[in-house]
Amino acid sequence: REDPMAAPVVRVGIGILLVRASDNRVLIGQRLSAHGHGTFALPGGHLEVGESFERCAARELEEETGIVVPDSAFRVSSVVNSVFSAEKHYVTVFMKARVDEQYAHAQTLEPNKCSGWLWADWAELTTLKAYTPLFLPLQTLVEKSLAGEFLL
Ligand code: 8DG
Ligand code: MG
Ligand code: MG
Repeated sequence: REDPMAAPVVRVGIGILLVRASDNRVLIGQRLSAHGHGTFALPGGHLEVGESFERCAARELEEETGIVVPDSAFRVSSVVNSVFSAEKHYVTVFMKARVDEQYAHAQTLEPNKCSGWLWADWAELTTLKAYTPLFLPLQTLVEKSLAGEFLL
């Protein structure tokens, strides 16, 4: 899908902040894909041509975890710029949804891409360095949070 001869472009990634209402924990998983292998990341993926942010978030969440929530559950929460390398540049739009217990059973539907989902405490994620290394877009969001520029 990536033509090495083509001029590099900026891509749009959607990061999903799925917040469990009962305890404010967020869903994260360790990446097994080549891009960011071993890092902890939010569910998410590429925005497709013609797609809304909300539809992309709902679609990627279902593909990766089996959790089905309506598009209308998602709100734009934050945005970060991530220059991974000279050819790999993403703008990540974080889409947030707060969900009840009935929507909080995540399956590992892409075991080749994610080692498994877990519910992380945001304060622990940001302060205790319990989940390291973080995938760059999430790392940047954590830094914004510590700077008081993002509130979960
Ligand atoms: P897709 O190609 O099926 O659309 O996506 P995927 O198979 O789910 O791939 P992915 O690696 O999870 O996501 C695609 C890209 O989106 C990833 O290489 C980098 C970008 N991306 C961000 N921020 C985030 C994020 O917070 N979480 C995830 N999962 N991907 C992100 O820029
Ligand atoms: Mg995906
Ligand atoms: Mg993904």
